[in-house]
Amino acid sequence: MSLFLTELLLRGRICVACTLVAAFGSAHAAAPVNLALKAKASANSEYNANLAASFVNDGKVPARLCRNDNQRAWAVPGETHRQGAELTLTWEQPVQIKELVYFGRTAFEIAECWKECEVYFDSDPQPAQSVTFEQRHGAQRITLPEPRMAGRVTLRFKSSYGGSNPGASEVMVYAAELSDNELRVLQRPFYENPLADSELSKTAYDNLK
Ligand SMILES: [Ca+2]
Repeated sequence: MSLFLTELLLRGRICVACTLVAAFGSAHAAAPVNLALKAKASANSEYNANLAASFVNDGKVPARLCRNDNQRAWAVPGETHRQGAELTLTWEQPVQIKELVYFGRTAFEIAECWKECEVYFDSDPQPAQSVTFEQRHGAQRITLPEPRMAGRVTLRFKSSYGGSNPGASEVMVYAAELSDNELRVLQRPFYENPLADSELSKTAYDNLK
């Protein structure tokens, strides 16, 4: 066999091997599991039955300014709870938690995002983490210094950006820190409800420009 032919065959094998690794590598890469979907959500305040705490972990993220997040988001009455409320997720068995992801309530006003937040586990009197969210649509990380086993996590929201009725479109919980790519998948338009592109939401969006 000529040297040239040998080299061609070798290159071919390497290419096939690379292709297989790429294909199987991506096919076998497990998507991170959102542990919040298995939790029971409760809150010390709910705007009404359509904006109850149970909609904070239903896997649905209403589109930015879509003007309809009934039964897809949690909100509190701003008149009484604009600067503070508590949201709790409880599991039947303890789970490992390293990162939570908060989606502000943004279907009507971006200012309905919570601002300062403390994270408590089980009956710990001290917060495990404190964060300040941005006033924006989409996923925002709450990363813990270390993974933590817990049967209950409470988000104590201590202030908001002053919107009418603050809340959360969704809260997700993960055993490990998400990679930037995994977080990107949670951003629009990949994760939002299909109703995102309704004429109503487009009109609301255009009005902001
Ligand atoms: Ca939701």
